[in-house]
Amino acid sequence: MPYPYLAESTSDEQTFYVITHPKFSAKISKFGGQLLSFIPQGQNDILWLSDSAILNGSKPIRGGAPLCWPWFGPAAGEFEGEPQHGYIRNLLWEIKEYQSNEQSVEINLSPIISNELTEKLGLAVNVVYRFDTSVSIEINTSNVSDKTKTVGCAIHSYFNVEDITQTSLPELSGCSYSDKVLGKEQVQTGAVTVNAETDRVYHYEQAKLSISTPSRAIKIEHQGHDSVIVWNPWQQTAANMADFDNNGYLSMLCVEAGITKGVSLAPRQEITLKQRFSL
Ligand code: TA6
Repeated sequence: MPYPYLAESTSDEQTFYVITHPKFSAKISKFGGQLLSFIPQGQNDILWLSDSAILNGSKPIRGGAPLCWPWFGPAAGEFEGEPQHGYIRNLLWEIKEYQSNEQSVEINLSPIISNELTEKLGLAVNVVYRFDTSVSIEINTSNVSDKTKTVGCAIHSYFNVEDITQTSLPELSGCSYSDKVLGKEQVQTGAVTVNAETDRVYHYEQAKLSISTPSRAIKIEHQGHDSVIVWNPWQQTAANMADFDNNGYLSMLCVEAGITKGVSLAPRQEITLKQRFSL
């Protein structure tokens, strides 16, 4: 069915949904169901995508806003050995609902997930994108089993920051965090700046934060999260990743909405994790 403002493009046998609207343009990958680009009219892309991202469906896409579910980080416990950041970055997705007008576009997508996996997890997921001059990304999880289930997730957004050496996150000042590089708990002094490998889970439950860059501020709002994750692999770790272009670390910063501690869902209970950003 043709959708207003939306065209499909194909490369490497993969499908991408390209939305060209008077207020913005955006691109969503069918593989991973993830947003790859969001450009408010007249602006530069708010998201960063690695120049060497692998887009042929053989691994999760390095950039845009990958969706991590039903856990964040390495799999543990009964799921040990399963993919880092869960399953849905590696699945194909399909459009379930689409609404648009001259002001906005809303798309609801679901992963094409086997009955076997749904049964094993006892959880169902969908994502809703709402676009205007901002974009909101919503991961909705429901417990479809008759037992209590635990879920974690993240919206792992890679932001285009032009120059990481002149980028900061002022609102996280004073916030405690787990430093995964140093392996210890710390407290943030002043705005977050990045000049080395940074992999931190900030225990920040407030809604608003912002990324200050030389030419613009990216406004971010979170809902349903227990943490904000800040990641930049820096030069050496990026060089060890085949899909991370060599100088890419200088112009990106991941600022992620996360449920990193896992949350218990009673049968039929639903939860939403949301990230919204704009200039
Ligand atoms: O969100 C930060 C993080 O969990 C880091 O520890 C880092 O490994 C990153 O995600 C990327 O993970 P990926 O599986 O996409 O290589």
